[in-house]
Amino acid sequence: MAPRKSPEDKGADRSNVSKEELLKFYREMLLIRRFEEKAGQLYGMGLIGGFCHLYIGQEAVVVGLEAAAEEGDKRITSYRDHGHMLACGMDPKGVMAELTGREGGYSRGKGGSMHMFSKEKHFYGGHGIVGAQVPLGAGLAFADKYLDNKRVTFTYFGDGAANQGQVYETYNMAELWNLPVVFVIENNQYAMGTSVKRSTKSPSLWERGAAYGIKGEAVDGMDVLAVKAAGERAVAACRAGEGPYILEVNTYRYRGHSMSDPAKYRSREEVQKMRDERDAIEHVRELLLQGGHATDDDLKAIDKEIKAIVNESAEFAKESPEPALSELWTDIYA
Ligand SMILES: Cc1ncc(C[n+]2csc(CCOP(=O)(O)OP(=O)(O)O)c2C)c(N)n1
Ligand SMILES: [Mg+2]
Repeated sequence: MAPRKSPEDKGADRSNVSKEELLKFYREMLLIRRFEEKAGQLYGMGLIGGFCHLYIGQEAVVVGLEAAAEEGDKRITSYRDHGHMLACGMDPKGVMAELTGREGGYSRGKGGSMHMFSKEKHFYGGHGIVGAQVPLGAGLAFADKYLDNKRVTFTYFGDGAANQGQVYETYNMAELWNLPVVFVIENNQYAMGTSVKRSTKSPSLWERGAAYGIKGEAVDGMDVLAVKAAGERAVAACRAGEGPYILEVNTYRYRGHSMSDPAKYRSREEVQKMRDERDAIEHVRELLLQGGHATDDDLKAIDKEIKAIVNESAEFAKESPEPALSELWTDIYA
């Protein structure tokens, strides 16, 4: 694999990254990947219905940014949300049970893939309307600013969403009020079947923030160390009262947009090349092996551990009952 040195890389310090941190990143990214693979299988078996958007390929984004977060920080995202939930510490069992529409799920089986929340982990969803979470994220940050509690909100959205009007209305208000919000553009190069090259002529999405006075940067989203370093810069600015901050994280999704995707808009070779040359988990695996921090056997043992957690979550999901009919009349806002 080629060494990670993209022009975007503003110097993630690799010299003093500890074995513990690398192992943590490896575990967390692997958990998301194996969980998503399992979700794909359960979908194929008819155990998951409705929409299901997998995060495979993008794992370094949330794992790197969560490493820059502190207790009490908030996160909100789109429908491609399972990775965000796992990365902020939500229980894989509760997430998988929600995907299968069971009582043991985070929304008691009534929300599904796109509608899960955790007050405890400050995860505010899961939003199916493209871009809808962006003003909501600024609202969360507004509350923190009002309470002066030094908390930061990570507001994630895609390259497609970055062309929505509400994003720019939000930028304007967020900068006007110096809100402690990190706008994370997960640029996975596609919005459904539309390549970013076909949807916009401006090559850099983060630089649009300049029109509103918002600072930011682009970062290599396949390098978890670079993502963490950029996340720390963004969070520091927000905590110092200099927020908002935009991070355009360049990443790639390996699977289709959702479980039904004709996959006609890109070649198999393009996807394979990313997997072979840029995979974020493989990158950390190599850092661990080359640095003498772990052996092949150590990593196999971790793989086994993670598979066990994921299998357990799938078993839990299958065994959890469907919600009772009476649940139709609970959790209703009226
Ligand atoms: C307002 C709105 N318009 C269109 C859709 C249909 N739609 C769902 S996902 C999507 C693409 C969004 O792409 P991007 O923001 O890049 O996120 P990604 O799926 O790549 O994570 C579209 C057009 C929608 N859900 N909401
Ligand atoms: Mg996209």
